[in-house]
Parts: sequence; C-alpha cells; structure tokens
Amino acid sequence: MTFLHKYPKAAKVAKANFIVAFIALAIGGLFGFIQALHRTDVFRGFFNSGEYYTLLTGHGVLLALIFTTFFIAGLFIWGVTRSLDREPENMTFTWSWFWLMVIGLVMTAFTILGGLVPDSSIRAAVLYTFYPPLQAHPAFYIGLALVIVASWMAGADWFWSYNKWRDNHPNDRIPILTFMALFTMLMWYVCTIGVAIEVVGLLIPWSLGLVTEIEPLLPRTLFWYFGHAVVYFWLLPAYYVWYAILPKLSGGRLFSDSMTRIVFIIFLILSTPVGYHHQYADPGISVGFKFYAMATTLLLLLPSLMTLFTVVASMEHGARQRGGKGYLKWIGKLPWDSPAFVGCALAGIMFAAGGFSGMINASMNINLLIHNTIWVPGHFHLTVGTAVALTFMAISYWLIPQLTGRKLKFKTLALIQPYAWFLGMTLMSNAMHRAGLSGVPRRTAEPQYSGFEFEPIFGTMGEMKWQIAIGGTILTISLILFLWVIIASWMGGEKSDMPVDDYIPEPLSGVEHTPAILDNIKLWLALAIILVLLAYSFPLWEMVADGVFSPGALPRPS
Ligand code: HEM
Ligand SMILES: [Cu+2]
Repeated sequence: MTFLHKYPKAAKVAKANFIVAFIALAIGGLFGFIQALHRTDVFRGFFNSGEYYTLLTGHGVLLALIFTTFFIAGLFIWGVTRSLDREPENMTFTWSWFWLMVIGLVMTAFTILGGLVPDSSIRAAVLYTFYPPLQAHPAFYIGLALVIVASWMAGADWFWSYNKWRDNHPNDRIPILTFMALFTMLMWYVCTIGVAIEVVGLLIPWSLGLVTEIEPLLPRTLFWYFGHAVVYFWLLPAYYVWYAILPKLSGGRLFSDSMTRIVFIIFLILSTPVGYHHQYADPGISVGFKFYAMATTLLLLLPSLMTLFTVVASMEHGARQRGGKGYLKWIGKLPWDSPAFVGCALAGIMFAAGGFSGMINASMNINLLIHNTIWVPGHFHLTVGTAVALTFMAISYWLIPQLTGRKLKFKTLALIQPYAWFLGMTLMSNAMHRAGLSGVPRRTAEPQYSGFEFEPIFGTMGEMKWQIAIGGTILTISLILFLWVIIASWMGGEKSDMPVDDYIPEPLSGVEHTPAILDNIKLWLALAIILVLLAYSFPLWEMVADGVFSPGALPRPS
C-alpha cells in the first residue's frame, strides 16, 4: 500500500496543492523565458518594454511566492500525515485553508495579469518585493494577505495533528518528518508577522487612498524582516527532502538525527534577525545595525555547512552500501540513473555555488559592488531557482506516484530533465553573475544604455547575452519536460499498489542519541523571539525617532 491508499483524504489535499504549484510553475516559467529573450535583445516580439515590470512581477510572485508555498504545503501534508500516522483532524478546516489560499492567489494573479490588458486600471507591476513607491491595485495586497493567513491556518493544522498525536504518545520523540515541518512553520510565523503588519497596516490603507503619503523606509524594513527568512522558508523544505529522502534514494540512511534537529533549530533562531543585510544601501539605518546583521548572516553559514556535511555523509554511506570504494570513487556508485536522486544531487551542487555568491552579497563592503545588478538574480536562481525548484521537481518524481497510485512514465525524459536544468542554469547564472560584475543592472527591459559600453571583467558582453538567452531556453525546455512527465504519469501512469519504494529507513545515529532538549519547542521559539526583539527594536525605534511616521521629512541615520 502506498500513501494514497493509507491516507486518501490527505492525499487529495496534497494533490490539490501540487496542481496549483505546477500551474504557477508553468506560467511563471513562461514569463522567465520571455524576459530572458527580451532583456538580452534576442527577441522582443512578445511585448513592449513598458510591460516588463508586469511580466517580471508575474514571474517573481508566481514562482518565488506561489509555486513554493503551495508545493511546501503539499510536501508537509505528506510528511506530517505519514510520520504521525494520522489523517488531518478535520477535513473542512484543511480544505478551508486550501481554498482561502487559492482565493488569495487568484486575486493577486488577476491584478498582475490585468497589467497586460491595455489601459487597464487593475495593475500590480510592483515586483515580488512590492514596496513603495511602486503601488498596486488593493486586490493585490488583499490577495497576498489572504495567502499569508491561509498559510498560518495550514501551520495550525499540522500543530493540531501533532498535539492530538502527543496525547497518545506522551513520551515519544517528535518524528523527524514532523519535527522539520513544525520548526519550518515556527520560523514562518515569526517572520510573516513583519510582512503582515506591512501589508495590512501600511500598504492596504495606502492603496485604498486612506493614507496619501508613505515613507518607504518602514515598509522596506518590514518587508526585509520577512524577506530574508522567506528564503529559508523555501530552502528548509528542500533540506527536508535532502535530509529525509535523499539518503534513501542514494541507497543509504540519514547520517544523524540530532544533527538534523540542531540545523532546523539554528534556522529558527537566526533566520529573522538578519534582514538588514538586504538594506546595506538604505539610508536611515545606522551602520552598526547593518554590521550586526552581517555577523548573524555569516553565522547562518554554519547550519548550511552542517547540512552539506550530513547530506554528503549520508550519500557516501548509501554509495558504499552499493559497493562504492575509495576516497571519491564511491561517487560513481550513486544512482545517477534515478531522476529523483539526480535532481536533488545536482540541486545540492548548485546550492554550494549559490552559497559562494551569497557570501559576497552578505558582506557589507563588497555588496556595494554588485548591489542591484543582474549578479543578484544570478545568485538567487542558484538558490531558490535551482536548489529549491529543482529539488521540488525531482522529488515530485517520487512523491506524485505515491499520491496518485500510478507509476512514473517516460523515465528517460525525466532523467534528462534535471541534467538539462543544471546545464541551462550553469549558462544563465554564470553569465548573470559576470554581467553583474560589469555593472549591468537587474530589473530592466533594456539594460543597454545609449553611448555607453559596459566593460566586461572576463569574456565579452555579447557572449554573456547569448549565454543568458540560451541558458534560459534550455531551462524552459527542461520545465516543459518536467510538466510533460508529471501530467502523463498523473493521467496515464500504470496503476499500482506500490508505484515507488516509499520506505524510509531509520538514521544511522538515531533518535535515541538525540538530547531531549532539542524537542523543546517553547524554548527555541522563545529564544527566536528574543533575538528578533534585540535585532529589530532599536533600529525601529531609531526610525520612529527620525520621523518615519512624518513622510516628507528625510530620515537621518544617527
Ligand atoms: C525557465 C526558467 C527561468 C528563467 C528563464 C528565468 C529568467 C529570469 C530572468 C531573466 C530574470 C531577471 C530579470 C531582470 O532582473 O530584469 C529573472 C528574475 C527572477 N526570477 Fe527567474 N527564471 C527562471 C526560473 C525561476 C525560478 C524557478 C524561480 C524561483 C522559484 C525564479 C525566480 C525569480 C525571481 C524571484 C526573480 C526576480 C524578480 C524581481 O526582480 O522582482 N526564476 N528570472
Ligand atoms: Cu537575505
């Protein structure tokens, strides 16, 4: 029996979430393709440059906010249900958060796409960061607020299941698949408070005309309070897959249960206090606070390096079970012919590269060199655009059969897909990084300036342009392959009681070696809140003292 047969109700909601996620992926990906051709001037026939922000908002919001959130909801339903061995407590509640999230998404998407209709007053060309002075139709912000509220309900749903399970298992340790989901959601609660205050308290009244002037610094600060932690909200579910499932796909077992829990705890504690590293160039925030954010950001490298160690150790164990030998020769024994494994492994390799460019972004002084250049999209297409998105696609090859009770079709296409993504992203991201070093700006339809020549540090501008266009095209082909394989398997895959081997073995160093304090949810949450208060109360107080509530008065760094 697979997941579908054991937990039919949970399977149905999980599938609904995945369907929405894949639709967002398809539309968002199409916009990415069009942008890549447009801004490189390879083909500009799809739309006018004036509509670029509408496209780019669609791309960013649909992929980074909608695809991720719905996929994560589906993944966590699967993990929590399975590890607690219980269906959701109340299906009416579960479906109500799902539909609320869909209503929010539809409102948001409708306002963005409205921008493609000539002379429409319904527009939301505000990019996925949506802070003033760019302004969207009120329905855009209201839709986003609904998505956030619905995601809070989803988290409450999983805590509800956990509490019920706890009643029957007073002395058991939290199962690892539930532990990781709950800690990710705790971090989500802490960080979304900022964006909720921004949207409900500032942006909705402003877009409705109830408030006429707004000082950009405060909404920017509230956005980035959320905006860094949100990257971990995307990333931790990818870690979820790497910790819980990838070792098994490699033929082995997770290296250490306690290491996994410690990593998730560190992310809960440190993710939010670092937001100012997105505001190094903002006036109105004292340099000392920015320095504090830089220090905590660099500390966050620690749990990612721990993840690298644990995941690679688990994979090595798997390869050795399969007969791998030597210091590095074991790598050849990994299942390089399994689409789910290959996608996760290549995503992990790209993430390491993204980590290196991330260190440069995080460093206050050299950040200024690449700030607002195309280097930045180069960086986050390695992280969210590959580490997260490719992991999600790859693990779908293993999850969707469990949810539909059907075997995967077109295995060869499924295997080509992650390799193609890796190749396309290597070209696109590498060229974006290098173009950024020469000063090519991000977020513009026409980066070329008349009478101005960019000076490449390495290579030529023409070669970079073609790499972005060709890389973007290969990525789009990879995306089409993915959707094709999933739709074909979902609709027409061979029915089976056991479409994939879904057994997950116990870790090598199991929960019996894990200190009980790691499961103390209240303790870690309290620590997270204290650190947030330390990091944010002084700068916010300083902003208020500087006159952030009297727009028009320039805030001064004190
Ligand atoms: C078919 C694959 C993709 C292509 C061809 C593509 C292409 C692009 C390009 C060319 C830009 C830069 C636009 C500019 O700054 O002027 C961009 C921005 C962006 N992309 Fe992608 N992308 C792809 C996949 C993804 C994925 C999978 C994600 C996330 C899950 C993603 C998230 C973003 C975000 C958040 C932005 C920034 C939007 C903004 O600045 O407001 N992209 N993409
Ligand atoms: Cu950040």
